[in-house]
Amino acid sequence: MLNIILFGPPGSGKGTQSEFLREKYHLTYISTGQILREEIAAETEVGLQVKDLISKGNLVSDEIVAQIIEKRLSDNPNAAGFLFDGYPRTVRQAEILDDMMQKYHLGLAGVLSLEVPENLLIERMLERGKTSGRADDNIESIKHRFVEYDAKTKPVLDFYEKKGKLHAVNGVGSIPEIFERLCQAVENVP
Ligand code: B4P
Repeated sequence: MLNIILFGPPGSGKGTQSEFLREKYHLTYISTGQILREEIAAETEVGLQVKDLISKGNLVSDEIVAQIIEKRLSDNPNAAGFLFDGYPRTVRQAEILDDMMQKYHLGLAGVLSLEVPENLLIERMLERGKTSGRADDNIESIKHRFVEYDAKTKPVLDFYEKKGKLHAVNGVGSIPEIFERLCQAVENVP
């Protein structure tokens, strides 16, 4: 069973590359960002709770995303593997995921970390903002997403580095080039 975390700063191409990875390796895809946007669009209780937070570029609470993840794990007992996109985003979330993976008898193959310089990330997200309709793809929210990323998400890298699970992948280049690098990393995980 292949369980992978796709990690990276906002706009690093996690969502873009996930589409190819899930298809190639037949993985069940869990994107907390996408699920939260669906909750907002459907105006569910969770959606109403997180709408403002997300539009301003804040992270949602660890408890809300834990519930989302647990539901997906328990709903998919026959998955060939899971691809986690944008989760975990705090050290607490990483600890919770560790516990949940034990509970569901899942092993973690590795964490693929997309590395892209900040100026390029901003450029990509502003470009996406022209058509995405995403409330957080504006310069103010983007800047705040980086503040959140540096303070809360970056320490997750250390968490997995210490476990020997971290694999850095150059996230600059064409989409197929980056996909090829990710596949090489997947095939080299022990
Ligand atoms: P996410 O949905 O995860 O969004 P993201 O980090 O902005 O983007 P991603 O890396 O997927 O970029 P994409 O492929 O689209 O999170 C949104 C929000 O949800 C968070 O800010 C937070 O509020 C909340 N949230 C989600 N998970 C959470 C959690 N676990 N805990 C708490 N809160 C959580 O790529 C970006 C753009 O670049 C696209 O337009 C794409 O076309 C382009 N692009 C991609 N690769 C490219 C390439 N190689 N060259 C040129 N352009 C490229």
